[in-house]
Amino acid sequence: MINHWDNMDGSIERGYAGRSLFFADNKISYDETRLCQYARLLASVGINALTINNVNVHHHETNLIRQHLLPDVARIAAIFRRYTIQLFLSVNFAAPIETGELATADPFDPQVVTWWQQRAEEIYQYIPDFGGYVVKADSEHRPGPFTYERTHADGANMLARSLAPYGGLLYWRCFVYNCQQKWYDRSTDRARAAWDHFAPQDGQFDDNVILQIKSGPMDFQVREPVSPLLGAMPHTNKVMELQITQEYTGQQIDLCWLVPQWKTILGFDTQPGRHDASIADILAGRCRQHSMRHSGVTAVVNTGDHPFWTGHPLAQANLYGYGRLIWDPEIDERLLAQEWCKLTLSDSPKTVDTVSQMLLSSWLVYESYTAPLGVGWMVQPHHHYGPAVDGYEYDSWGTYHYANRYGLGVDRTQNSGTGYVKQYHPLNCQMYNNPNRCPQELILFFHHLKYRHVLPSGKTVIQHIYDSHFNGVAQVEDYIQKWAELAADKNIPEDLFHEVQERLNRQLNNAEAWRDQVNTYFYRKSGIHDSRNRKIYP
Ligand code: GCV
Repeated sequence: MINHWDNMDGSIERGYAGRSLFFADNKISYDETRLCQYARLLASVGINALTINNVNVHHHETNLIRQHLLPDVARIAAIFRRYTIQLFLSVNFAAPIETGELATADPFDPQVVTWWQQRAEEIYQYIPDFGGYVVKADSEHRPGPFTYERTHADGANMLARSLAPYGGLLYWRCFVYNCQQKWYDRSTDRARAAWDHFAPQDGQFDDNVILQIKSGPMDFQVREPVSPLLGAMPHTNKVMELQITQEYTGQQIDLCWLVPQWKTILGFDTQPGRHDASIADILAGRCRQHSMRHSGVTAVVNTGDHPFWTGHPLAQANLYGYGRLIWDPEIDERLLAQEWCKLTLSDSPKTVDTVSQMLLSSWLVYESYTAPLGVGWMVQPHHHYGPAVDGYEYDSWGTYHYANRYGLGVDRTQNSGTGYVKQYHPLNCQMYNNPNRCPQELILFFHHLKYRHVLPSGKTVIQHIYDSHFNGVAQVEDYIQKWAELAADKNIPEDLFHEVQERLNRQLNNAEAWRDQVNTYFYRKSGIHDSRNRKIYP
């Protein structure tokens, strides 16, 4: 499945490829030819279902399930149906109130129940194979059952029962956390929130409810551990949500091929020793411990009306790779990168070799000049592009690095920390809890360490920060050089060539800004010099 975060005014939340393919001026508005191409494109990589509107369902979008808009929604559904792609809608939990028809959205109120039943009846008259709803409730100021002191299961089941007679499904998102916490409140850990809210409700959701769980416990950072909730709740349907759109990973200006990240996530073993409990096993329904009727993967998509569909032409490889990988999590990422290059750019061996190498290294390169060792969130607030080391440090979103003059990182260990590690299987818990066994790339996600702490690589934390930020910039310079050498390949269309070139130059500016701000910040905090005496502004 894919999820569009498109708004009816034509904008796309976290969209980096132009305007919506479905909406403009608060109306349904689309280019039929382009939408047919889009449906074909999605089908070609194995997408079966999509939502067309943002999970933040505002006033106009609330009406997508009302009779006056259903004929237009049905026309879009018909285009996708030709390619066997099923249409879903994101809905507003408070729709009965938002539309001015009821004074409550309490899931236990019989009028509310009837209201949703009537909506389902109407929708299925227009769209007999309508997929169902996606719901973001009690999350980032969106309404939900908490207002009425009801549980997530109460809210989800009520909606699911309205869809059940027609075979519809209800995707209920688990991105629920306190976004108004005090930055100095060390007892609240956002990473714990999804598990704390949902795990105790295992077995309480109806058969046609599917929990939609983000891949990590925070929010699509360049590096996070895998959400422990994906390995929990064995009696509840689950899908994992990935983010193809590059909100925190370069916004389709910087090159960042996410397939290696997703492969790492899919390969994560939730119960070492069982042999059937990797994330891929669980989501494919292969883990005997998880009894689920429905499971799978969904992702926030990266497309818009930009001529190259995804803004950065090479970001197409993320959508392509998503479809290929989720059907075949064992696929060799090298072959996948080469396959995309051959199909899309050119079959010249030099081009395939150069571009596939760029794709394959790009996630680690992006990580190296941005987030050190799993700490995350040092981005510019709101839009999330570019560095701002303390941008979120004194804010209410639960996203802190806790750097002081001795060290940095979040202590999520069992005894001295927030206890987040306990949400994992005991063997994984032991691994993350111990700084000598915790994977280096996640060490500051789980531990607060001194700048002079020596990492498994043999480097100190501070030297790792300096080195990785200098290396990241050097690698982007190398991309620019390598891409320039492809100018001779006449298979690459000129406009595409220039579009990539221009974005690589912007990526270099970004990487330099990250390097300089991060290095100076930690130099000033720690007072420790770079062992190689490179330029760090005092
Ligand atoms: C659609 C993050 C993003 C929001 C997004 C939210 C979500 O907070 O920054 O734009 O809202 O996740 O996934 O609901």
